[in-house]
Amino acid sequence: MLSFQPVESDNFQLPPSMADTAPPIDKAYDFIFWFSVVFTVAITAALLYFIVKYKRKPGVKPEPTGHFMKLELFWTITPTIFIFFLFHAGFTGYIRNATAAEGATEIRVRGKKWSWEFEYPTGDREPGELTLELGRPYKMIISSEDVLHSFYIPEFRMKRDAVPGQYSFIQFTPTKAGVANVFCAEYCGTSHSGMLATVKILPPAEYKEWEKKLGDCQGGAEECEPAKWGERLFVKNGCTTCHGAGGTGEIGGSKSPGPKLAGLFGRDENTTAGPVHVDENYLRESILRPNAKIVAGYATVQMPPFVMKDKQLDAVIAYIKSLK
Ligand code: HEC
Ligand SMILES: [Cu+2]
Repeated sequence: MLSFQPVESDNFQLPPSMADTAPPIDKAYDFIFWFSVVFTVAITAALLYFIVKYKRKPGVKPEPTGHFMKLELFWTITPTIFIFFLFHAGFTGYIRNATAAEGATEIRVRGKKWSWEFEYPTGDREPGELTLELGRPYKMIISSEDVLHSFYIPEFRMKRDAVPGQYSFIQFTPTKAGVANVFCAEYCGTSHSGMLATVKILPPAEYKEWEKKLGDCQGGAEECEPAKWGERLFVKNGCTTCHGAGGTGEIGGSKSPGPKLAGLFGRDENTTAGPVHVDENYLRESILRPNAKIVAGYATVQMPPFVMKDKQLDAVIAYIKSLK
């Protein structure tokens, strides 16, 4: 199995830089930071000096100062030159990062309440985990299935809104193997803070190994036992953000947006379509077409429909059955 070490950052205040998009942004950031430090110190020092020097003194009558053209030109032109520098640093980085490399691999990114899903060129979908090959250029095609989200990878210094009804794009080439993080950077409701994913950047040989099992369970026999794999899929699909960890129906001591799933299998459920006996078929329908039968009392929150391979669905169902 692959193991990952946390990646050390070489910048004292920013997370590690793990894609080619990061260095130009860090350069602009560092320039602005040190520029501000130097001027804050210089202006504060001048201020203190003048406070002491021009303090009111007995017997001295203050006189109003006149116009000093040279000084005024100096403090107008100098900052203007610096602003051009700042603009140049920001704009060249922006243009560079807005251009996709020739032949970039396209990956679809879908945001929905409250998870991220990644679709590879093969058509395989992976929830909650984006796996990339080190050194390969990528283009992400980002969209939302419900409300406004924002796809943010701090290690790549990349953030783009996921807007319902349109695509947005980011492009990059990963430059360091390891794990990076995905956050949603646009408040999108109750479990916004749980809308997370990981990015795994693998060296080419390991990537090939991973690719062979794309859409399947990655891991040893024990980890891939249906209920165990189902548990991981339950987390990665963001089911926990609505049904609570372990399907307990609780998040942080309060009632979760979706109903409790523990103990659901085998009992009768009250739905808008009348009472149903909860079996495998009801669970399957609840995941693929959640609006077919709505649990009584839950008409105001919408569970989004999920698209899964049968194998993945079987695993999730096995996990829900195991919740007591
Ligand atoms: C955005 C919140 C949300 C997410 C994410 C979500 N659900 Fe739901 N789920 C709900 C709500 C609300 C209901 C009840 C209304 C309904 O039946 O559609 C529900 C109902 C269910 C039911 C039927 C429960 C019952 O008591 O009969 C099952 C099973 C279920 N969800 C499984 C899942 C699984 C598995 C996932 C992840 C793949 C998931 N849900 C993700 C909100 C969510
Ligand atoms: Cu969001």
